[in-house]
Amino acid sequence: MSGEKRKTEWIWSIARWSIPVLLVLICLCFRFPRFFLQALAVLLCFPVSYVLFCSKRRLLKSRRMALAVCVLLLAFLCVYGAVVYGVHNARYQMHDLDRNVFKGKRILVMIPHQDDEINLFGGLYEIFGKESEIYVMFSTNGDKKASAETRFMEAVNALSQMGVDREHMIFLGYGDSCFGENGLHMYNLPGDEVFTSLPGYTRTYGTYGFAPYRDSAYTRNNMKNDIKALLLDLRPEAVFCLDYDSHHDHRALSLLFEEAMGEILGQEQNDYVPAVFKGFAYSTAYWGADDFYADNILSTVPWSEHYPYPGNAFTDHNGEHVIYMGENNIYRWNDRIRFPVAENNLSRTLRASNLYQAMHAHESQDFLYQAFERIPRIINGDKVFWIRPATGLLYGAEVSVSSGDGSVLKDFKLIDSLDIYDKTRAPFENLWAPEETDSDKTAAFAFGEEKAVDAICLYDNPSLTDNITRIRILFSDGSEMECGPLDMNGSGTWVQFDEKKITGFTVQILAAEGETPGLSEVEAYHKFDPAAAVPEMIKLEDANGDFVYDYWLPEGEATFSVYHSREAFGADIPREYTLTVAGGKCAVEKKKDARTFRVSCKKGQSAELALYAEGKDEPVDRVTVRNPYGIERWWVRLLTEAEKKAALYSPAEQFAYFRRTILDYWNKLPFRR
Ligand SMILES: [Ca+2]
Ligand SMILES: [Ca+2]
Repeated sequence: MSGEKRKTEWIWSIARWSIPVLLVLICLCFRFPRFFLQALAVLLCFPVSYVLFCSKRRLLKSRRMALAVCVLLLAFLCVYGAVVYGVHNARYQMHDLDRNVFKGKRILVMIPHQDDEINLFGGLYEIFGKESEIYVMFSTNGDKKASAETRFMEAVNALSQMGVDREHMIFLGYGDSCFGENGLHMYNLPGDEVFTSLPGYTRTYGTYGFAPYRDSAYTRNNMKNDIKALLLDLRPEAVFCLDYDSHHDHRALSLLFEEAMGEILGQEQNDYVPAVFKGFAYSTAYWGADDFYADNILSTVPWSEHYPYPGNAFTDHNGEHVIYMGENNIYRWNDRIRFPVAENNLSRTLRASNLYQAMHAHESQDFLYQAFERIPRIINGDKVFWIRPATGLLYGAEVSVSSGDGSVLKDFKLIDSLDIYDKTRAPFENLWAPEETDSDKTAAFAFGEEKAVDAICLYDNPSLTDNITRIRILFSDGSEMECGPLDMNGSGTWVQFDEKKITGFTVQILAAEGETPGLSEVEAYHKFDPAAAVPEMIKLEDANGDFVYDYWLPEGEATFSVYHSREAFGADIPREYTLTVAGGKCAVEKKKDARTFRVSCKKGQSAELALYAEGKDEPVDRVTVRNPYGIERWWVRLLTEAEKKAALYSPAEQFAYFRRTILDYWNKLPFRR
């Protein structure tokens, strides 16, 4: 071969290799979904390069080579198809079970943005929606980055995916992230000051076939009144609302809901008292632990366990180590109510979960990123909420205080902030803190008539450094009692006593620590059964406290025990449980305490377990346990690794992403403006 020829060959060979390499670089620049397109491009380029850059003689010679590449390509596509199919079909094996504790009732889910419906309640629509009417209310139109029309369409698609009727979606129509000229969030503006949203609106508006719930000017008071009107209009038996979360719009909704609720409860002759559940969109969902890919689905963990956040635990007056929520400390982790999640949420791969598909609907929120990066954090074996009792007797009572603002003591609010955008400032407003010079330090409550009372709940200043250590209660019948210290985090200290017929009572701070000791709320009750407010949920959990669904026994055996949602509230619960086993070479051994079981299965065997509670005919829980062969475990782990590392989007998703990326670039071109 002459030098000239060798040189030509060398150039052709560079040309052959450079095209696939160049394509890979382009793919990377365009942030293509990983794996599929890149691999396909590289493989396709080899035969194409050969055809383009080979001499006729060489092409004939390399026919065998081209054939081999084609076979390889076909094999690759087959393997890819098998893996995508497998990833799509890795659902948990579940059993039909009646978990509808809100049967025949109306539920209202209250959230600020389109996609928070997934954060707060994803996994529960599918369970409760079967027998309950679920309404979803969005307080804002989400019109900060994308148009309201896009956000509405996405929310409708996501909620439809989870089984919520379009007729049950309510849009209040307020702006996303609205601030006044002084930099304060609309929540902190004067009640009747009209604010303008980012796209320039000053009145509530609807789109995508929806009218706003009411036609109102954008003011803080109108938003509160719309929420109040909606509650009284729908009168849902259960309300699930966000709490004081990390985002200003979340905080505004939480506080305005509580204000509206307080006003409703304070109305004369009020007969609407819902069960109120508060939850978080960030620390237990959006910022949840990234622990989806476990052999068995894990339950929600407190933020402090996976997120380096300073101080979301404290030691209380009894020396107990208390974990609280990162966003505010009034909710103790151990006081949470856990709900099991729906069957179609659970799978060993992300792609097979209904929640992934729902998150997918939120295309404007960088959907592939959201769906792939966030859903593994959001999907857990349970959804957690805290109960906020609303059955107190004081909402309509008269309050008089020796000094300070007594009106906040019966407004249903436990915390507040003068600047909800400020993340550093603790939300410790809404406080009755008597002046230091006040020698009385009393708050007197008068019912206006004689009422029977047998419990009082006192909410301390949520600040962990300002604490009431001794408090006296003087009743109108002349009796009195002393108690303290109060729960320092402001979560409510219950004081129970024999029933008294009284027209009122006075609380007096006797001893305290810190600069502004005080109370955020006082409640009085008659025959309040905390357990009656808690829906009954019984579920098998493993030794780590994770709910059990379709369970791989780690070494062929595991220990299960019974979770009962009312237990933390001291309720009278069934103490005797039985666990039966059906099918497979599996066995159940009951431990001494009557609610712990050792379950074991031989290699390759699986069985169905049914949990029976004393006094109930139907099983309260049914789960599958299995001890898979090594090859089965290997295959599922291969699928999860493939999904985790390579994302493995389907060709249709890749095409949608590609289309959107190109359109984004196209729309940004200078001549398009
Ligand atoms: Ca209050
Ligand atoms: Ca305190």
